[in-house]
Formats: sequence, C-alpha cells, structure tokens
Amino acid sequence: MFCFQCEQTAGGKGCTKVGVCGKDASVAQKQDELTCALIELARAADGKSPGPEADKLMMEGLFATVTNVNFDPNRIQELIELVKTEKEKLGGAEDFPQDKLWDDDVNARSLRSTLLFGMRGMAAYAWHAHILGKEDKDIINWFYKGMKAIGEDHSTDEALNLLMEFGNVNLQCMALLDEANTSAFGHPVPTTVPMKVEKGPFIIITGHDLLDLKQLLEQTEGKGINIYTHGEMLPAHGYPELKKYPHLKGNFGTAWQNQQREFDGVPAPILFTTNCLMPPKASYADRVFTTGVVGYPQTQHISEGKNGIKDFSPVINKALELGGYPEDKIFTGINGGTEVMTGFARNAVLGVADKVIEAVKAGDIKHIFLVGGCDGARPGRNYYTEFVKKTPKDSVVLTLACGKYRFNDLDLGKIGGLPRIMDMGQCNDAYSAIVVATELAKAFNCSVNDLPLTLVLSWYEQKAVCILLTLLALNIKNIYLGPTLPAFLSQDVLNVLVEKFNITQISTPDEDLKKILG
Ligand code: FS2
Ligand code: SF4
Repeated sequence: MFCFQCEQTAGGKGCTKVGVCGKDASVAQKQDELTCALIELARAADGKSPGPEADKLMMEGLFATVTNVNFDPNRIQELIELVKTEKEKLGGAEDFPQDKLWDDDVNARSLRSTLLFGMRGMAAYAWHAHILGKEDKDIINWFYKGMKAIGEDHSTDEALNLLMEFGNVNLQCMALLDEANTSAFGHPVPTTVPMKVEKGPFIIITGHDLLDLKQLLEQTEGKGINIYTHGEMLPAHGYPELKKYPHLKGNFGTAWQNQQREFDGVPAPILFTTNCLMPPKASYADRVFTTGVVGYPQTQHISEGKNGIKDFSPVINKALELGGYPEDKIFTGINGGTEVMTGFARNAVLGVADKVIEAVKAGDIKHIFLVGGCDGARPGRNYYTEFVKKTPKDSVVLTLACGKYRFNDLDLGKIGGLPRIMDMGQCNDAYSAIVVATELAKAFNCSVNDLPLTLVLSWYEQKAVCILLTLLALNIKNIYLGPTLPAFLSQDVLNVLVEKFNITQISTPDEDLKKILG
C-alpha cells in the first residue's frame, strides 16, 4: 500500500504497511481501485456529468476515501462495481493502471495528489449539500473535469492553474453547503453548550451530517433519551431548527483523536455520520453505529430508507438497553472548562460587524486571529492551545473545525460584549470565515491581506486541503500552517507556494506571535 494523504502519515512520508489511521493494506488497495475507477468514469463521461446516478457515485466514491471515513472493504467493493457499471453504460474508457496513481516523477505526483486530495475534501461538502437537496451543475461537472485531469499528464504551470481553478470551484461548493445548511436549519445563533451528561439513556452523535442529527432528534422525541453531540457535531447546537429540541442536551467529549479513551465503556451508543472514525476498541465496539458514507467491518450500519429517511431504531434500542449513567456526570474540556460556546457563523458575526469595525478603528481590537482546522494526535498540537492562551487581550480569536477543542473551553473574557473566542462552526463552515474576512476587507476598503487578520491553521485530512486551495485561489497570503507540512507537497511545489503565498510553517507560539504582531 501507499498512502500519504493525511497529516499523521507514517514517518511524515507515507504509510506503506498499514495506515496510522488503522486502514489496512487491503482497504488501501480497494480505495486505490475505486479512485482509478472514478478516473475511468470521468474519462468515459468526457470530463462532464453524464447524469445523477454517476454524479452521486462520484461524490460518494471520493468521500469514501477521505481519512477515517470507510474501513469496510465490502462497501468499497460495492462502490467499485457500481462505478464500473456506470462507466460501461457510457461505452467504457481506457483503464487507468493503479500503479500509475502514486508512481511518477515526484513533482507530478505531488501536483496530482494535491488535486486528488482536494477533490476528496470537496466531495464531502458536495455530498452534504446533495443530501439536503442542493446541487450545482458547475461543481458536479468539475469533479469529472478534475478526475479526468488526474489521469492525464500536465506541465507544472498547467497543474498549478488547475489547482487554482479547483480552489475557486470549492469556494462555490462551500457556499452551496452554507446555503443548504442555513436554508434547512436556519442561521446559527450564539449558544452555550454544557459538557454535563444527565442521568438516563442517551445517544452520542458525531461527524458532520446535520440531517442525520435532525432525523435522530425527531425519532427520539418523547422517548426519554437525551442526545449529545461529539466532535464536529458540536456546532449543531447553534442552529434554530436543531436547538429547538429540548433533548439535544449538550456535548460529550472532545476531538476525534480522543475517542478511544472517551468512548471506553460509555453506557450509550455512538452514531458516526461522517469522519473521523477510529477503529473501535472492544470495550465499546458493540455500541458503535455507522451511517452514510462511513463504514467499519462488523459494525452495524444504518442505511437510508425510502424518501431519504433513516430508521435509527437499532441505535434507540441500544440506548434504552444500556440505560446511560445512574447520576448526572460532569465532564470537562481539555483545559478543565465545563461548557463551550458555538454559533458564531457568518450571520451572527456580521450581525455585530459594526461593533467589530468600530472596535478595530478605535484600537480596542488590535488583531483578529483565525485559529482553525483539524485536531489530531501529534503532541506538537498543543501549540494551538498555547498560541490562543498567549494572544493579547485586545485581540479576538475566530475558530472552526475540531482543532478548537484545544482551547474552546478556555474563558478568555470579552471585548465590547463579544467573547474573545468565537466558534464559527465545523470545518464545513470555513465559508463563514471567508465571508467575514471579505466583508471586513470591504468595510476597511482594503484587501484581506491588509486586514489586521492572521490565519493560523491546523490540518489533518483532505477537507483542510480543499480549504487551503480555496484560500490560495483567493490570493490570501501569510497563512501559518501546522503542525507539519503535507508530505504530498514536494520541495519544488512547496517552494512555489511559499514564494507566491508566503505559507509559513508554525514554529513556537511566542515566535509566531512576535512575527505576526511585529
Ligand atoms: Fe476534524 Fe476529522 Fe472536520 Fe476533519 S473530525 S479532522 O475529518 O472533518 O475536521
Ligand atoms: Fe496513513 Fe493517513 Fe493514509 Fe491513513 S489516511 S493510511 S494514516 S496517510
């Protein structure tokens, strides 16, 4: 096997025997086969959408290969067969040999992988929008264009242009998802979320799929079962159409990489709607349920029924059987806080934009940091906790995605009535941050690069790759990236990115703050 798509890749180079994520060689082989089948489908379709069945497979197939999503070789095999059938319907296409996927000149491989990983991330966004009934032909067509391009040879300039074009399409895709979420569930509002688990039966729901949560809330109404979010599901508490359910009680645990410890012996079922799933330990494997694109061998999977409705009865019955804790149980975040805040998406932040602009003009807010992205297991990730703790009192910290668990339980006080840490949502809500930055730039009549704003990002999986490409396509410079730089960026490709965009790897919080605040 060979896989180097995520930040925890073995030795910072590539997983070759078994994935650090738990993916074994046979699953890696099937995922490569699926990727090649999708390239062939894009060839057969001549780089544009041939119809809804193929489109769904294109999104699902790419999403299934994102890190920590699907470890089930049978499910991947099913997808391969469906993709091949679609390809044959279109008259077939020349095979793309699997050994060509990772085997090439180091720069060509780097550019091709960057596009592929970005597209895997965008597929997740497009899939979430699709589930909520939103699609955009330009975005769908680009999946075929991009996958066809991955199967072809390109000069470095052509490949870089493709990456920038992709970044712009991904912006469109993030906007589509934002529209899908806000039209279905309303605009998030600032919300305090407790970390206490009340006594009695409960269900933990994790991942990013808000529609799954909505259906689970409906199906558990009046049954004496409480629902707790975990990981990237936390921002769900801010959405009016989800927060209206009184049994959506709070948040359980922290970010994905702590799940094997946090779920150990938990008296409740855990529903995984998307990444990040880690191989379940024996102490709780019998209570793990997957749905959507997620899969793990021997784990119960809840499939979609008629009209898009899923029957969560097996999860509900498990909650009633396990019964939950006999008494209320207080949990804390990693810094000891007992509650966290969320719901500062674009509408909420722009609603107080006047205050923010005035505070910046008056010098009360001297700097805005966006400290966002993925969490992960690497010890160096406490950089983000220390960085946020050390930000000056006259600065605000916007955040998003699961990396925020490093600091979202800290109380850093307020500026002008606003909390100094504001959670904009999931990684899926990076669009909110882009809108806020763009609106602030308009208000100050300058470019985003000239704002007193610094992006300090943490990456782990492929959604971070597509977001980064979008930021670069928007010509956003001086991004701080960590904890390490992607193994799939060759030295030459990295040099180009550093030269054009001044991407900087994080060093220490003190040094970086000194540089930023200069
Ligand atoms: Fe976090 Fe994992 Fe959000 Fe990523 S829960 S690292 O795949 O999607 O961010
Ligand atoms: Fe390794 Fe990451 Fe690939 Fe898993 S997804 S096999 S950890 S590089």
